[in-house]
Amino acid sequence: MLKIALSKGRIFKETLPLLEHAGIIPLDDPETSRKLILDTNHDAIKLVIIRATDVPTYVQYAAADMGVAGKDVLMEHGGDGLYEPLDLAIARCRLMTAGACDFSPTAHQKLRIATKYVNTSKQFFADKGQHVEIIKLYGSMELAPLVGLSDLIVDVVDTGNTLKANGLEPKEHIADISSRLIVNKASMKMKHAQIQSLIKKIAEAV
Ligand code: PRT
Ligand code: MG
Repeated sequence: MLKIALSKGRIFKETLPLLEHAGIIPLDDPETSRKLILDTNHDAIKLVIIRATDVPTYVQYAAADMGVAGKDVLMEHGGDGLYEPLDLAIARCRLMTAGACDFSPTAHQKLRIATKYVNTSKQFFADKGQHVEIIKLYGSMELAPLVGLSDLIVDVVDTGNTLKANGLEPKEHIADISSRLIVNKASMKMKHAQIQSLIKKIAEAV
């Protein structure tokens, strides 16, 4: 049995053609089905549908042999127990700091940063020698500066339309993001031939 962890939405949609090139076709649509384990046209290959931020955890603990996760999620999770053999070049965006268009920090002000990327943000500001207070949020980060919860946010930005619609602008670039294929380290050993051939076919499609 080979289990592949995917999240609904953009990652599922953009991974589908890559899996199809490798001859794997899901028999259910996660957007309409309530099933969390989807059968495919191969009896021995299942798709496990979970939240995007949970994908590295499932793969790390071998609850899934492999998965697809954004580099933003992987940076925040850390690489324990995982290989990252392939950049799938899908779900591209940028991890940025952002804030109100008229916001400029005064020297030595301790900034408040609202984000779901706590570890990555700590590292980013520490590397710049900047003392900040990080406030953990789980979503709608754009709201935080509008209501005085934080000075800045750290979030992924694609078109920038969401920031703009809320009177915010991107400030500092932290990292370019795309989704990566990840593989459990033990699975890579135990199911080497099957996983390598799958990686090869997916790499062709990329
Ligand atoms: O949505 P949910 O809370 O269930 O989970 P999630 O947000 O972690 O998952 P999902 O499916 O939304 O995102 C999965 C992955 O897609 C992320 O981990 C990123 O690697 C990648 N990705 C690419 C994005 C975006 N583009 C993106 N635009 N993830 C989120 N967004 C958000 C962005 O933060 C903004 O709030 O979409 C909104 C619109 O973006 P703009 O800039 O185009 O307006
Ligand atoms: Mg989302």
